[in-house]
Amino acid sequence: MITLHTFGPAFGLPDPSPFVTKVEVLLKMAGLPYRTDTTGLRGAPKGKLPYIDDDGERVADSTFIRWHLENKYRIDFEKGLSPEQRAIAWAFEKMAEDNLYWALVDARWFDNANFAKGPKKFFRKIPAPMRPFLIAFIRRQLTRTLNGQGMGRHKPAEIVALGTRSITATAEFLGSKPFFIGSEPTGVDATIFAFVAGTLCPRFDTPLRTEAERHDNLRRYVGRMTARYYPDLGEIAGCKAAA
Ligand SMILES: N[C@@H](CCC(=O)N[C@@H](CS)C(=O)NCC(=O)O)C(=O)O
Repeated sequence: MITLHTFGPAFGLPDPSPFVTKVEVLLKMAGLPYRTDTTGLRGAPKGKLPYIDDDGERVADSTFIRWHLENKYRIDFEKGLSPEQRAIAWAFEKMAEDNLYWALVDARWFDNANFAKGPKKFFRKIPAPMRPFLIAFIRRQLTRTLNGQGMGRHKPAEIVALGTRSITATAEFLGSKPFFIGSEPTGVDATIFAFVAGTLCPRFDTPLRTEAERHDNLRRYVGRMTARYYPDLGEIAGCKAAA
């Protein structure tokens, strides 16, 4: 049995981490049985979630988890796609994961109102006297990470401009298709769904969310993916499950 190490549902999302949601959707797409465990961050092989434990084999990072599932269980998440479509899928995935993601992190962690409504809640189990110090420490670390990655060196409006461009590109490429590449979901949909839902999340007031909300096709897409993979939730990020 596969164990998926997660943060656990939060903010009306299956998980606050789009990378965790991506892997959960891939497991659902593959039809593989799995359980989730929310206690794994401390022992994470790469210090991040998600990772899986597959019968004693630990695999960290959503992309390597996907490749593991493909190799071990002979799953082709891109069945029927041409090499050109596979290349486009990879490029959009990495745009979301390596660019849009950091704009979302900035919006959730460094806008004080969003922080108070969101990530601050991760610290609620920390004893009250220690809490402000730990929060300040983690935010300082994240500032360094954002600077190292590069996004954190931009002005707030520049970060928004970059994130907005990614949202617009995603909406424009999706167009009127039911799923990202065509009429049926493929691996890239796990990623695009996770990031679009995270952007649309009503808990956070961000210009990125405003941009995503301008695109009705993105909202309908999240509703379609919710209907397929999270029917029990009824809605995700304010998008009702609908085929
Ligand atoms: N490249 C990784 C990224 C995973 C990632 O960034 N996870 C974040 C949450 S979204 C995390 O676990 N952060 C915890 C930490 O850095 O302490 C993947 O694809 O799985």
